[in-house]
Amino acid sequence: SAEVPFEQKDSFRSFLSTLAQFSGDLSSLTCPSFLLSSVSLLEYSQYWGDHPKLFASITKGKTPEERLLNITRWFISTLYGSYTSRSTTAGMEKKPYNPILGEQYFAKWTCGEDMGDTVLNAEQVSHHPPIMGFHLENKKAGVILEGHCGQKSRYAMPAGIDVSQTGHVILTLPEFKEHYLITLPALNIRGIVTGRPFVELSGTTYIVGSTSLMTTIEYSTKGYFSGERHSFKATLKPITGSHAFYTAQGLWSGSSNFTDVKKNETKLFFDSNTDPSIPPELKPQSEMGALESHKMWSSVTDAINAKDYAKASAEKSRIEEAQRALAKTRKEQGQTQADALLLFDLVDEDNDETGKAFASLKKMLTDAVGAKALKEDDTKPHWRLRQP
Ligand code: 0T9
Repeated sequence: SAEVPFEQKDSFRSFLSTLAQFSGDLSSLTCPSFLLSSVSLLEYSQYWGDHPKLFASITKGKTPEERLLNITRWFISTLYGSYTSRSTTAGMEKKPYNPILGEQYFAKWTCGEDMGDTVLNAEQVSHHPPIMGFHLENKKAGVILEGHCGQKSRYAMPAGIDVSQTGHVILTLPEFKEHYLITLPALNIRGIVTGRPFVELSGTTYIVGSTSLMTTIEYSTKGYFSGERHSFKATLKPITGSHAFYTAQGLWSGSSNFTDVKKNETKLFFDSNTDPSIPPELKPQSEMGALESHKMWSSVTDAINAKDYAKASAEKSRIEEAQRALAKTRKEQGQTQADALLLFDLVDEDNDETGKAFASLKKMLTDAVGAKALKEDDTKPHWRLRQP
């Protein structure tokens, strides 16, 4: 294949034959060097903040229907960054670093007096299995997003790697006393045999509100709806009703429209071409702590950027071995993974406000659409950002 560098053809071929039998923890995959990314997976949590203005304007909705529409629009706006930005900018999906336990990532978007700041705190809350916890908040606008996610790969080649996400997201609007449960899409990594992996989304996800309204989003890889890849269709309706008040459709990676069903009006919903992702502000590396992603992995990143893959691999092994030693010591001292966290606390669903909201929204969702909407391990546990 034209995408695979000549000198890596052999290692790529053996990588493909390993993949043929692969199933399980993606973080353990060893990729040929042209498939190595120089960012940590923990940084992917910043895509939730890609559109700080849409995030902040959720609370500008005057009715529960308008707020659900705003939440759905903001959610759709995060998909481009999360699932196609790397293929678009770097030409292909690459394998990120597997974050170490307690690794941290901080980001901030300043949107001026009127909108306020959106702040992201993320921490690798589990290493086995890999799970990241994140908290995104705009205090001024009154929007809080709390969640965690992990990945499970179902079966592998030849079609691609099927990845399901574990975990969930809860959006809270304190001034309205509203909570929303957001489920995470399944993805398929395709294009591997040609040496140019990219992500497709499939299946259905939900946004369920304590307002008794919900959005159902269907993803299509084959273009059932529009004949194009990366299409989606969203339906906003009362949980128990069958009539939609809004619908939206188009490409989640590009442009989409929405229809106000009552008014029979169709308008632009979101367009990633004219409304691109806003990169966050980060501290200079010299001011970062040792556990922050950029600092933590800087020696590997420098080596990858210099195309010195032997050095990159040696540096990576050094970091991973230090981690294994640390994990062993912690275990001997009777510590759990959660004991090692500095930002997030492992909380009990029944004794946590957001946890309780989750339990009730989960019941509403499973009553409405069945247990398939949230898998078993999407329930407990929960991690919460420690408040000062
Ligand atoms: C949460 C997101 C997640 C993380 C990534 C599967 C994947 C790791 C998890 C689910 C974010 O909110 C959204 C986007 C993309 C997901 C990644 C795509 C991907 O390929 C990786 C996996 C681990 C690989 O890197 C496999 C190697 C690949 C290059 C194929 C050979």
